[in-house]
Amino acid sequence: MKTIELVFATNNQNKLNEIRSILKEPFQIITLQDAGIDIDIPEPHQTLEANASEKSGSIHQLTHKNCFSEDTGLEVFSINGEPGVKSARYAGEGRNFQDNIHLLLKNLEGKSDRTAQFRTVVSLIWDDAEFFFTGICKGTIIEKQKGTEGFGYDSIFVPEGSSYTFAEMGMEEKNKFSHRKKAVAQLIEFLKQKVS
Ligand code: ITT
Repeated sequence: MKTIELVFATNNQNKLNEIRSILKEPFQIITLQDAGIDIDIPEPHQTLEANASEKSGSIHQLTHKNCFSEDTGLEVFSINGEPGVKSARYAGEGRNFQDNIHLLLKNLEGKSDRTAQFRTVVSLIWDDAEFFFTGICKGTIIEKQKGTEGFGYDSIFVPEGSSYTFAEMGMEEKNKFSHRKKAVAQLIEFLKQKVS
């Protein structure tokens, strides 16, 4: 099958590493750096869908190439789905991850329901049309951080079906459960049909 080139509209190196471990041949990922783009893409909206769309749309305008982005949120049910769309900046604009985790653990003190989900929404722009794919991973927020792998909220999230946090898993193991993997698996199926 011929190579399928896609620009991945992200400034998050951890996401890029995970996506590279999922999207293998015949896909070829072009990073913003490869494309010579150095902008902080705005995420001004109230939904993951709208933010994902903003990211892929703004990069498509600049590159005119097929491209995709994703927006991910950690949704904790007992606190009305927070941090949700605010996941990157939960504790403020500084995007400091320890602060985000501490605030979340504080907000969950005394709550008996600690169930949560990661939700990833991918926006793909293919031949100038937009398509969405969603991946969900359900799990639980534990009380103390465990593990040093991964990024973001990985050290406090135990996915259903495991007794380890994402931060105690290698990337391949995380991919067996992950929201991102599930969303991107749908994108892969979709594109394989388009190009076959
Ligand atoms: P973009 O450039 O792709 O927008 P971002 O870091 O701003 O990168 P998001 O708004 O989608 O990305 O992500 C919200 C935050 O949620 C992100 O900064 C992570 O720290 C956290 N997050 C996303 N995916 C995660 C995962 O798989 N495990 C743990 N935390 C995750």
